[in-house]
Parts: sequence; C-alpha cells; structure tokens
Amino acid sequence: MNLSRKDIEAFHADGAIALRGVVNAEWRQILADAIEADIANPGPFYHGYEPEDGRGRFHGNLRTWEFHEGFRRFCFESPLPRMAAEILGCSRINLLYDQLFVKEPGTVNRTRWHNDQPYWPVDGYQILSFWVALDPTTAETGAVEFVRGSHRWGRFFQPEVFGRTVTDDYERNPDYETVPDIESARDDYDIFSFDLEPGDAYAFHALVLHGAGGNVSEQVRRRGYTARYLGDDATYSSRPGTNKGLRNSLLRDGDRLDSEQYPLVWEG
Ligand SMILES: O=C(O)CCC(=O)C(=O)O
Repeated sequence: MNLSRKDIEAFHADGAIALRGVVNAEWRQILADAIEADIANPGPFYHGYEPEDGRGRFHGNLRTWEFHEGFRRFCFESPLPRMAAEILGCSRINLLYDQLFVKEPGTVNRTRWHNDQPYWPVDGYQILSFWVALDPTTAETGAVEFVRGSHRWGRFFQPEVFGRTVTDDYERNPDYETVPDIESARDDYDIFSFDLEPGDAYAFHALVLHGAGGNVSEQVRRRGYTARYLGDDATYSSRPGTNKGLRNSLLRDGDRLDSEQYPLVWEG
C-alpha cells in the first residue's frame, strides 16, 4: 500500500491517522496465533490485570517479538517498517519494541491518558507506533482516542503504572509534568478517534496524548498489537522516568539505536 500525501500531512499535523486494510489476512492470522501463544505463556514483561469486579481481563505485554517468531516476522517483514519510513521521511528504521493490548469482553477499565515518549529511552522526533486491530475497534470495544496536535506541544508527561499487578512505580523526572485530567474536561480538548476494522491500524506519534475506552461489549474481544519504530533522528537517552524494561545498558546517551534490542529493520 502506498500512503497518500494527505495521510502523511495529517500524521504530522494531528499526531495520529487511521490506515485502512494495511495488514492482510495472512499476517492477521500470524498475529492472532502469536497472541494466543503469548496469553498461554507470557514472557517476563507481562503487565496484565484482572479487573476488581471479576469481569473481563486485560493482557498487556512488551517485547513479545523476542519470544514469538510470528511477532518477530511481522515487525521485520510486514509492510509496516517501510510505511514508517514513508510517514517519517526516513532512510532507516529501527524497531523500538512491540506491545500487546488485549481487552477481553467486559474489561471496562480505560487506558489512562498519556503520551509514550516519556516512557521510552529515546530522544528525537521521528518516532511512531502502529496499533493494529485484530477485531472491530469502536467506542464500545475500546477505540484509541487522541488529542489533536498534542505531539507538537513538546510536553513530556510523567509515566504512571497501567496494570494493577505492576507494583514498582516509575521514577519521577523533575522535567516531566503531571498529565492533565483530560477525562474530566473532555470538552476543553480537541479529542478525535477512528473506528477500525480488522487489518486497519492507527499510526501515531510518540508524543501525542492518547488513551482508550474500556471494552464494554459482552462478546467482542479487542486485540490491539503495536509495533513502535524509530527513524533517522532517534538516539538513546537515559532520562529518569522511562520504563526499565525498555532500557539498554550497552548504549550511551546520544548513541544511534542499532543493537540487538532495537534492530535495524528497514533501509531505503
Ligand atoms: O490499546 C490501548 O488501550 C492503549 C494503546 C496505547 O496506549 C499505545 O499503543 O501506546
């Protein structure tokens, strides 16, 4: 699929776009199989929870490509790395990591509002995520919402723990701000979202504020799979406040990301 100039302009202006039909049925099956394998046997970065009311279940996990061949192939060989290069205007693309967000039917908890880059040990502008839908993703099942243009505010919001089972808090970074209470003042923000069909994806910038509804459907799962990619200007940063599971002790501040953990996946 070739991206239109309009898509690329909208990404840079708004911070997020929806891409239609970018993951074909064959890749979706590979992802779906890998998701079930991960749910059955999650690796060390699992961060899911069972809601207190006993309904639903959230399966979250990081760096799953390192444990499942299907995810690895998808991150390296699917059309996504090339699309990342097109959107970011880059000649090289590295994989930062991948992540699973499975909200089973009845998982009513929202994903809190946040932006991603404060969690990540990387500096630079050319950084994005694709969030691939494996199920119909709507306001009812937990579509991701974005605050238009917020990636251009240049603001880093303090990371907070998502899943209830994670007990270690994030280090406080004095340069980070507390994320505003967007949910209580939704009308004050230009919030936008897209419904997705299986095979569609959001592409969004690392600094755009986003959150997601719970999955209040009784039948429909909401399996979201993200691949996060880095472009030419991304460098390593040991900023406090980042996710310890995403850091790399072999890199120094300002280094290019090429490494076993953040492999080069595309070169144009
Ligand atoms: O799927 C969700 O609930 C949230 C996704 C998200 O925050 C992300 O991909 O960065």
